[in-house]
Amino acid sequence: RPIGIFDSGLGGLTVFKEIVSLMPNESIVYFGDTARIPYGSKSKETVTKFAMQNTRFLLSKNVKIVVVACNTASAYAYEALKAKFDIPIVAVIEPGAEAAVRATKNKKIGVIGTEGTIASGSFEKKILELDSSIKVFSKPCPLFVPLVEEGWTDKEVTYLVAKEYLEEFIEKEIDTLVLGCTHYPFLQDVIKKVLPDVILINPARETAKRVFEVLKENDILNSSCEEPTYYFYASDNLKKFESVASIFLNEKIKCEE
Ligand code: DGN
Repeated sequence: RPIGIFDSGLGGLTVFKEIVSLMPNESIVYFGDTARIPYGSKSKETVTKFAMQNTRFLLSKNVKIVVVACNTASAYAYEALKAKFDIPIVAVIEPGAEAAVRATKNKKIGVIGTEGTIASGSFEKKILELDSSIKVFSKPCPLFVPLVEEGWTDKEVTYLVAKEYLEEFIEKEIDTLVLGCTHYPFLQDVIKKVLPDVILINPARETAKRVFEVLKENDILNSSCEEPTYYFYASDNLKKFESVASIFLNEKIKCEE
């Protein structure tokens, strides 16, 4: 049975990529909710409703685990999903928070994400649960998602936006920054230019490791040598999904409605 992944759109492909590289045997069904993106500015109730529907869709494809690749959906709906469904569910917040706590030396961590993710306080709560002596500085960076969707990951304008958002973290003396949104790992180089001495945490990678652990614990890792299959579904704009996903993944993909 395949691994199911959903995101509000294309950004969750960062998680897809990490899962493929860590578990090349596993088949995957990916759903991008392109009809209803962005989640970042919507209410908790709405995002939770979408997350439930997306999970039911993946279950209809017979997945053995559901990965919530979207930070906003993880922040708002993870608990509700766990309570509702019997299947293992992995979300991006916990693994990202844990990696940040392991990485910080001076106990000052920055968190960036969508308005929804930052307003939920989920990263901060999880970090403080793990170590209450840590200082957390959070900031929404809503302009980053459209810049990435436009493919402007190395433009001057993106650097200027990053500088405007992130310069305050220099004064705060953070040594670790959580990239708490699916799209932000694409901006790592620009963010590094503004904050050269800060460790950047990519929750996508940490999430892939968590998925591996959960599959192993539940004894549902794929042990057959058959070629894995990857299915991509989107709720709208299939052509755009296919073209941007092919750039993100460096290979041509087909997407179904
Ligand atoms: N996938 C969303 C997130 O990680 O928060 C970003 C895109 C969006 O819905 N705004």
